[in-house]
Amino acid sequence: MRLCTLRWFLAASHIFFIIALALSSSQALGARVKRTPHPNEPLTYIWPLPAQFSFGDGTLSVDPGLSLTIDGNGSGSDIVKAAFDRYRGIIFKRIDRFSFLRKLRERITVYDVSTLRITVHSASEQLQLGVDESYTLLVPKSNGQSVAGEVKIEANTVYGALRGLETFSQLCSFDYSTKAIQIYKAPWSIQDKPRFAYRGLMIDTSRHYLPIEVIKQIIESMSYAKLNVLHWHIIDEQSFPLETPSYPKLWKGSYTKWERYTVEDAYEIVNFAKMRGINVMAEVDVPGHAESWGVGYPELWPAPSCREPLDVSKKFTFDLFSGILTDMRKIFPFELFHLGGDEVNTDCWSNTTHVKEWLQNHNMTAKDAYEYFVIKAQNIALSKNWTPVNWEETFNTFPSKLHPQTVVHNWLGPGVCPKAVAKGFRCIFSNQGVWYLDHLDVPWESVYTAEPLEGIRDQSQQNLVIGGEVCMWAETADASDVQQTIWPRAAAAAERLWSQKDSGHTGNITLTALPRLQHFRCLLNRRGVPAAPVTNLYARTAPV
Ligand code: CP6
Repeated sequence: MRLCTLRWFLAASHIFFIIALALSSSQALGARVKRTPHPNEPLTYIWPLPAQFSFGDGTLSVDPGLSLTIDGNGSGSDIVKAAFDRYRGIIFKRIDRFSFLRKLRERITVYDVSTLRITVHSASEQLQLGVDESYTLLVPKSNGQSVAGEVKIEANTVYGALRGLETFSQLCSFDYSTKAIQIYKAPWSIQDKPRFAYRGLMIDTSRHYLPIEVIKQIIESMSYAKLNVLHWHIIDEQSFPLETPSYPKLWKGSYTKWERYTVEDAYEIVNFAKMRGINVMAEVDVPGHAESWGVGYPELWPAPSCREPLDVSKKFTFDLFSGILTDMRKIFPFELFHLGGDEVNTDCWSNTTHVKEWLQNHNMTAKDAYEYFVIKAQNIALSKNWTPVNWEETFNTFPSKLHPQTVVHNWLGPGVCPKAVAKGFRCIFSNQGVWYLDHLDVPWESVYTAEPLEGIRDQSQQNLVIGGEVCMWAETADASDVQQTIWPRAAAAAERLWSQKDSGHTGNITLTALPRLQHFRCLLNRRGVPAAPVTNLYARTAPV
């Protein structure tokens, strides 16, 4: 009986050995995975392009069992650990970890890179405007020995480490002949940091509701392009989808009870974004763009037949506004809060008897009342320790009345940031002619070549442009096509906002940027983001 078992065991182990040999037919036991040289390629397929980088001509294989070592004061960070797990999933997506044969093959293969060492100097996970996102990334030279090498990422903050992980993931590619993950052009030395602190994407959940899962996918895709602010235009005239516990009837203004966000949903989005180094800037657009508020509280309308802007004459309007900001302050920790202030048509104030009387009693024109409302809203936001952001009409109409900390959000044309920074205000660039993503006829080149500092010479004034933002207004887009509309053009803006002006992506952009953008668009597709094609072939003038 015992002999019988032993024989069986011996036979089985022989079979096992033969399978192992067969598997490794192309490579001796303990051999390195075969490396495929990369075709001589002048471009660096990293998007957005790092500030400084150098590379060699070697190829390294990366162990699918890649392990993480974190050191420095930030070594306890769950944000970095979670990010590493996500990126491991992305990098090794094409490698079937559950296949028995593959596991066996991995056992007998030695890879060039088997550890990623991340050094994070600061233990602080504070995520605010201007947080240090710099990092260095070092990929070793193939040393030809059997000792597996280490890739190093070094950053001052966990958020720098996240940016470094994204870049690392973009260096890794799947090789079809060896079925392994490889890094071409090793060794790499990358020193990177953003050009602008504020690199935003706006979504609009009032015109069309976006499910939480879609918002999360948008946030995830933003992290691939190193965008770092989600400007959430939550509510507007069409619908009020957010739960505000102080004034619970407000979300009666949602389209349906299924198309709304609970406080928990909003927390979840803010936390999901933080894990990816992305701040969420909420917007409550007043006094225009607020008709839906009156579904729950009709007294906010000047009259049932004249519903916008919000009734400036009532104390209730400002009590309610203050209440919802108190509710939202608990959810949104970012220092910036957007108060809108755009496209205010004051006709309802001038044409409604009780508001007209109120204006007369206060010796105000309708335009004065617009200023009165915006400044009052600013003071309420400031009292809750928020820095106000306003659309540019507020600056265009009463520049000297705005709080000096106000961030002016440009949209109407290219000339406003120069004027705002000359008056000492900070500015966000979103020129609608180039950075409004719902304008489908704007080609990637126009998005890419837009320059937030255009018309600003003085260095100290340039420093007041905190960055820019692409806007995905949703009158004509919903969950079915929002990603296709955002990408790939948002990526063109992302490189403008991240990459240094002179880091090799300028000049003839058809040569320096287009192939890399097409590559990044494919990367998005591989990662499950339905980004649209980069170019419009109807517009091509020259034959191929
Ligand atoms: N909604 C709000 C909008 C727009 C703005 N504010 C808008 C205006 C013109 C164009 C696109 C969008 N739909 N609240 C302007 C900031 Cl072309």
